[in-house]
Amino acid sequence: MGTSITGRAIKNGSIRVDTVNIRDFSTRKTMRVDDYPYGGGAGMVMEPEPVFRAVKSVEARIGRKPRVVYMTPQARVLDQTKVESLAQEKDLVILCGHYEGIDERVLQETVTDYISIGDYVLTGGELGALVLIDAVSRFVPGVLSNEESSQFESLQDNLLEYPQYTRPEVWHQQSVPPILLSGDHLKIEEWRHEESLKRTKERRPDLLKNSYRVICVSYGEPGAAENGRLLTESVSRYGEYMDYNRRKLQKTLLRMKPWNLLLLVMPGAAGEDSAFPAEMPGAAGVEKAKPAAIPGAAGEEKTASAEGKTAVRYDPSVPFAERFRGLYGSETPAVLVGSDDEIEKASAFLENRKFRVIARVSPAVFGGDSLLRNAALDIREKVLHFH
Ligand code: 4GY
Repeated sequence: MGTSITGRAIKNGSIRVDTVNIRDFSTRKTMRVDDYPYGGGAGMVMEPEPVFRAVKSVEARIGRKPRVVYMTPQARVLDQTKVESLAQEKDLVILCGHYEGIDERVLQETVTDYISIGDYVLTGGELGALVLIDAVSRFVPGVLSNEESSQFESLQDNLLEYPQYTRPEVWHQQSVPPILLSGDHLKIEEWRHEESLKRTKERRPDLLKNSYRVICVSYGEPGAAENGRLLTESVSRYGEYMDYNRRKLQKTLLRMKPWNLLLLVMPGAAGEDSAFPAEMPGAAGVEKAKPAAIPGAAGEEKTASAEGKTAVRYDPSVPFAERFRGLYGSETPAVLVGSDDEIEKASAFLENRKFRVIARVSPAVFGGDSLLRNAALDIREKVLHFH
């Protein structure tokens, strides 16, 4: 950990790694912490008391009860969502076993998270811990430079990264895909998404069943659109975004697939604690929203921002069923953001239209960066388990 990026992170104080030797908490003068397994069998088992005391010593030092992660192959394999959620913690205790493992009783009393780094068996948990620390560190502010960090992570959408190229333009008779030299950022983003999908199909088809195309639909006061865009971007790199204050969209047929995720941002979602108050210029976000090409959406209209650049006013007199006349799901997961009232109305309607409401989110999430990030993580976690 002392070299390269993690080394720099330790030196600049972004992360700190302390180790606790369980042997220091042995109850015996031999300093041993292992004993024979009850019921017989090969190998040794780590005793509960030294492990318990070691964990308690950390709690006493930091003055609170941190999450305690046990590294074991008998757990769900670590993924990027879990990494990001652990990175929100101020302190993390990582418990590493040896021999045949640790007495079950102390695990039950102290461990909050069981994590595996892969389906193979190591001699101890330490290498797993290093992997976890390394992956988590990337999400700690100050660890990556602006250059190194990306708002969007490979794997955030359960897709593999697209191929990367640098100079020279031609190398060993192979040229860089011309689109990357075109300067057309929308086209490049589209190409990268396609490449990511292709690559995932070829190399990791298992990831695709947990990969959702996010489609955000917002309506309501000015600011709803911008809030919808913010939430969409923290959930997915390739999200689509649509402002349903627009009359034309209201008339469009939008049939969402089982692999789409509907993010519905409704009134109440752009209140006073909004990240982008209504008075802010450009708050409606119409200019910045990229055209939303909806694959599989029937009807002639293909782009959401085709109508021009002025903000569209919210007309509260349009009834729900009218506004969403053309909106249909097919076992499509949906996340609802808005006032309790609005959420109530929307869920009944959406369930009828064959959407499955998997989460209800309070508009308070637009009150700040970390609230928004945690909501996005929560949503990603829920879709992952929706299947
Ligand atoms: N795989 N992922 C792993 C591991 C070693 C006996 C319990 C893994 O995270 N840790 O193989 N750990 C075993 C060794 C005690 C941990």
